[in-house]
This record gives sequence, C-alpha cells and structure tokens, in this order.
Amino acid sequence: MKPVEVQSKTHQTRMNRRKFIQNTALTGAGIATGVAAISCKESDTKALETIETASVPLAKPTYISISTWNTEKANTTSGELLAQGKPALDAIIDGVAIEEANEENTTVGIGATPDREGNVTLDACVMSPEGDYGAVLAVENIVHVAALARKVMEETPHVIMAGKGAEEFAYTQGFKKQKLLTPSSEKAWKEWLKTSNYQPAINVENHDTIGMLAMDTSGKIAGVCTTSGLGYKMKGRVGDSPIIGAGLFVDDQIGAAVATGMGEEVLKTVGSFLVVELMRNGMSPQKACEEAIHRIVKKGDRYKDFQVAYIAMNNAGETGSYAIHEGFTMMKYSDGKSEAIVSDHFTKKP
Ligand code: SD4
Repeated sequence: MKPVEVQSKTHQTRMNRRKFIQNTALTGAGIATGVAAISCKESDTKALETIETASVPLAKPTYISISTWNTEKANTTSGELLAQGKPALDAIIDGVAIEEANEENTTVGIGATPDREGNVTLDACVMSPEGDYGAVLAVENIVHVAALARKVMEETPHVIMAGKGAEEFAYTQGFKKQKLLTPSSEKAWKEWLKTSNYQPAINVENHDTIGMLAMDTSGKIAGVCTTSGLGYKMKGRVGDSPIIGAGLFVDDQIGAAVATGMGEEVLKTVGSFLVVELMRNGMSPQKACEEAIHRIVKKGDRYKDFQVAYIAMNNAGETGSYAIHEGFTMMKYSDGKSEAIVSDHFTKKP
C-alpha cells in the first residue's frame, strides 16, 4: 500500500474538496476546511454558493479514533498510529488488539466470559474504507479475532467464516492456538452455574465489547468490532457485533457507526446501518445515534432491562454517541488529545 506521506497534496486536496462538497450538499451545514473552499472550480458554482453562505466552523481534525466504553489505552494506541500516518484499518486493528489481549476484560478476547457450557466463543468484524467487510463468528482458541476478520476480508473469497472453519483458517494464517478461558473466568463461570440465572448486566463499565472507528490523515474511514458477546449466552449464539449493518457499518463517503449492548435489539433494527443512512440524509452523528436508540425504545418497555449504545463519526470529522441508559462512555482521540466523553442517554430524567 502507498505510504500515507507519499500521497500527494493534490490527492488530499481533491479528496477534501470532494468530501466537503458532498457533505455540504447533504447537510447544508457547511463544514469545511480552507483547502476545500480554495480548490473549488467554476463548475462547482452551486457548491461554492453554499460554501459562501455557510458558517465555517473549526477545521476538521486531521485524524480521529473513537471507541466504545472506557477503552482509553486501546483508543490512544489507535490514535497515535493515526498520528504517525498509519491507515485507519491498521490503527484500529492494533488498537482493539490491546483489549483482546487484556485478561481483565471479561467481554473481549482472552479471559472473556464463556457461554453457559464454559466455551469462550468470540465474534468480530471489520470494514475497510473501500466498503469491504470480513467477519468471524463463534471462534474458539484465537485471541486476535479482529485481525482474523481482516484476514477473511483480504485473503478469502468470502466475508463471513464461523466456528471450526474460522479457527482452522486462522492457523493457516499463522495465528496461535490459545486457551481463552482463564482461571478467573472459569471460576466466575462455576459460580454462575450455581444459579444459572441468565441476566445480562445493563453496563459493564470499563470492560465491554470494543467497537472502534477511525479516520486517518488521508480522510479514509474504517471500523472494527470485537467481543465475546453476552456472558453465559446459549452455545452457538451470535450477536450483532460481527454482523454488517448491525454491529458495524462504514461508508467512507458518509461516515461510520458501531454498536454495543444487547445485540438482539441492535440486529432487529439494523442499527449501525441505520445510523449511517441517517447521516447520509443529513443528520449529525449525534442525532443519528439518538434516532437509532429511539427505534429500539419505542417498541415497548423492555428497554428498561438492557443497554444499547451507538457511537458514530461522519466524514467531516464530527462524532456522536448515545445510549439507552446512563453509564456509557465513548473514548475519543484526535490531534494528540484523548477524551472520555460521557454519553447522553434516553432514560435521563428531564
Ligand atoms: C452482543 N453486542 O454480542 C454484543 C455484546 C456487547 O456490550 O456489546 N456488550 O450482543
């Protein structure tokens, strides 16, 4: 792949201009960089008129990484790679690998909570700026399933691989076999067996599915989601996280969204695709996340017992997040600064 530094200024200018015009046409918000306005030709009169009448807010950040929950180390790792000019997809795969290898995170990678029969099965997917997709479902014995999903995308004629087939494919790609059930996750599972009460917690702050979206210095957007799914799920259960449009969706021309929480509800509303389509129709990332949550809560009262949250970014560098309940945080790293953004939520008292 062409190194980012080598991409000519002309390329970047062209891209910024293209993105700006498109964004302006879609949102009317007039979010621009100076470069975009300067580089417009006469043939773009219509777009220029919009530029001239629109207010021009702060310049777009040169790169951004956002992630679900308090996953600061992972998100900062991604952000710092972006700062070095690494492509968005590389940055986020390396970023989420931190949580996949973190034994204390009981919902991702090694040390994750198993299904009710004691098997740790992982789900992950990736989407590239080109709109390509790869996913693995219910994979055992492999820690870095996000990287494996990327291999499915890049090295196979398929987009989804599941179970044993995905695991065997991993070994052909040089992944190591590793036991994912740690002494502590095994102990917790044995405790759980005493009651076998299946009650997914509303929030598992600091330790939950990690979804990450990034825009790199050339303006390209990629996304990833990696998880062990709901703790003590039925054997064979797969959630939203590895499913395109539900757990993750990226359209580099518009933006990207990723979900966390009760996957069954995200699947039924095709949540991440919905967020991106709402942005395509002019909504900000924040409003789009809010509308996607409203689609879930308006179905009845069941939302009182589960959490769902979305994070999103658009190609102008705006970000947003929204959850059903209090307690969800989005990490954001842009232009050298890391922030933990406490998400607004639907059940907030007026
Ligand atoms: C799932 N959405 O498997 C995942 C779990 C999750 O926060 O994100 N938990 O349903």
